[in-house]
Amino acid sequence: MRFEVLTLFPEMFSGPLDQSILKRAQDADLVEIALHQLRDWATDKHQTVDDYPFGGGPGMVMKPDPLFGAVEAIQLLAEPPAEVVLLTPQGRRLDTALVHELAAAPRLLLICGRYEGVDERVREHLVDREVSVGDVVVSGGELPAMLLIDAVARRIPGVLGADDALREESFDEQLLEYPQYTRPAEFRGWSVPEVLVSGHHANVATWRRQQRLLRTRARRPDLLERADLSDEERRWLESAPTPRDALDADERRRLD
Ligand code: 9D3
Repeated sequence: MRFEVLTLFPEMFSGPLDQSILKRAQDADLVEIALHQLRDWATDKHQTVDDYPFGGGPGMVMKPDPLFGAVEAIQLLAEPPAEVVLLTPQGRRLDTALVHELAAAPRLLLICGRYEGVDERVREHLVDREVSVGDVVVSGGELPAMLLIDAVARRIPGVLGADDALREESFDEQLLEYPQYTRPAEFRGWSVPEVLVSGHHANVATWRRQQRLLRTRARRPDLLERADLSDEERRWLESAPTPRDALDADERRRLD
């Protein structure tokens, strides 16, 4: 899969994308990431890419002509035509379903916005999709684009090791993970739950499933509505109180 990134800050991408899994994927030619400096397509001698908003108001708007020129030129650099994705706070929220859809494209062109936004004609006539990474304001589309690339690349066959690829299924299952422990069995007086050191595999499996259910109800009840639970599990959950350790640290503190 080939990612084209159009940005005013291509240097932001070296580092995060050149580590670990993404580095291996690029070295193995499973993933290709091409960075493009938007300013190279500015049409005036000052290389201007932004301008004042018609009608007035705060901030600057990204001009349409550098963006159109850049996207049209980048499209000619490779085949097939890339799906053009604008990273914007107004976009569809990125989640597993959207990551799956994006991973089906052979080529994505990610436009990273800066300033207050882009000229509306870019959205209307140049962009195929608009994606947000959630209801939080960040300074531009670059970090969201890196997050998207990382999440999408993980879905490409061969990018993850076989074990990791299998374990990826668990978030799609819509339940949070069970608590995990490693050695030592006692650390500063805090012990690992007895069942995990018992060697009784069926009891371990039951405990882990119950922990996932309790945790998901306590922290992400929205996920539980869509989760695939058996009738028995639903009944068990109704009678089970939420233990304090299923809560996150912030909620535990509120109870103190
Ligand atoms: C004052 C209104 N702001 C919108 C909430 C303006 C604004 C803030 C930040 C416009 C652009 C930006 C830069 N952010 C992005 O380009 C961005 C983003 C984000 O801020 N949050 C979540 N996902 C994304 S994807 C791109």
